[in-house]
Amino acid sequence: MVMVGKMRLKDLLKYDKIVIQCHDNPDADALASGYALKWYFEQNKKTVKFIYRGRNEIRKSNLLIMVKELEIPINYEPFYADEPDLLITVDCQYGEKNVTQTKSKFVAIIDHHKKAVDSVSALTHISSDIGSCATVVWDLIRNEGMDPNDNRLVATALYYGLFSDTNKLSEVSHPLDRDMMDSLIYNKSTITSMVNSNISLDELMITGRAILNYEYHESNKYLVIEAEPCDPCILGLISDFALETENVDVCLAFYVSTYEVKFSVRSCSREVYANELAAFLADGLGGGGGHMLKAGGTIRTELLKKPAKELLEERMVQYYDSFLVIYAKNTTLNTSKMRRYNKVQQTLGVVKLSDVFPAGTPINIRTLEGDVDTVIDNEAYLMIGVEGEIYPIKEQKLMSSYQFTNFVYTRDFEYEPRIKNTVTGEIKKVLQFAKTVRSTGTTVIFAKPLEQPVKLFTAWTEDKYYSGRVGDYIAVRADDEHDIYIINKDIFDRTYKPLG
Ligand SMILES: [Mn+2]
Repeated sequence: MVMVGKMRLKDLLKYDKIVIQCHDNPDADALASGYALKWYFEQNKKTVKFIYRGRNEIRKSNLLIMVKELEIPINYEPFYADEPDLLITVDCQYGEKNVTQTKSKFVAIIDHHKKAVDSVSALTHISSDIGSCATVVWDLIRNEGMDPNDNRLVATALYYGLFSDTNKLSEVSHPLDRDMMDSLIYNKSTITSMVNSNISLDELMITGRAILNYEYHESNKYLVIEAEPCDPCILGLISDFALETENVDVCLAFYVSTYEVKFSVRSCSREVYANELAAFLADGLGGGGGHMLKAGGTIRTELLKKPAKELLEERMVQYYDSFLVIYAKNTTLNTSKMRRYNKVQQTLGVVKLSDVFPAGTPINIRTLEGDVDTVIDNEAYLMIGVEGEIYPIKEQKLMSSYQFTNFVYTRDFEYEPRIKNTVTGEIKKVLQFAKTVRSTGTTVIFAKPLEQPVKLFTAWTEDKYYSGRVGDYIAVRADDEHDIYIINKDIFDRTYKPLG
């Protein structure tokens, strides 16, 4: 995760006059974040104001329902003149164009967008891979030992914040977002009434007009659809709908507004991951992510050197041109142009799953790379690789390539993997169960650096590909010509040494 600053909420309690401000034209995520934060301060016996500014008062019907039903104590203050001791901007960054400047002695920033402002202080907290600012605030509150579930209205607001910032949860990717989703106890009926007042008749028109102007690219079967600026959820609707068209494998829907370009990507092609394409489209200019089928992103208009539409069209073409697709099952690499390597001795972590929960327990393993559901058996282990990546391994394979040592296993994770007993709901973090193993590795491979990005379908994963970038290694086992795989450059340098 791209983290800028790391703040504790309790450090903010020393200020007296506190104002929380969300961006102009607030959306559900901004409202939820500020609301939960205000609740936190009130639990700590602090009175704070929650405001928004700018030219427009909230008009969207789902937001009006949200404010009313969830009793969100926010004030519209277009002419706010007071100078608080501490101003906290949520779901936005003080100094950005989309937040009207309020004078303040100190400024704190809590956000989940790409860092856009220069000044970073001890009061900055930006986690830019998280799906909603609501999740960031939820996490900060939980770090202080409190649970927003103590107030059902706050919990419902947080849920709806994530829900609307991730296109109805379809673009959720970070495990912390999933943790919040699983943990919140919210009012379903309020969510339903907001969801069903999400689109105005004007936006229904925008949807129709956008679809009429689609651009179809036959060679790679993708659609590009530009909408007028609208609620980002409209983009999700358009691309979900458009993807159902025959001979359309990928759809990109976007709009360009004054501050940002928002886009949604949908893919039903096994050679295109929506999240990968979204990250590619926004690379260096914003952020994009989600999962294999659905993703979205934001580009900051001030970073653009050409019209957004031109840039997106160009990057779509580049994306398709740049990748070589390899199906390992029917590929034989020319090993005469590759060097021989074998593994250096490595120290890894390993967790015996039946130490965590008894054999037979159905579990969900949550890691930064995603969720896996499985049932524990006595031979099942989890490996923690050199980069902190987690993968399952069977006892026989583990014993044949690794040796247990007596060293204690420690490491830092951006997100410490956790295992949930799906019957009881009990959750345990894995590190406390990890032991250290050392590789005995004698496997010989042929490998060479990639000169072109590759999507590799291994002999075992025909519906899932691994991406290799230029400089990463493509490798094949000396004893099995179809056991082809991609090794990240950093891992390769640390893990393999050339032979002879
Ligand atoms: Mn947001």
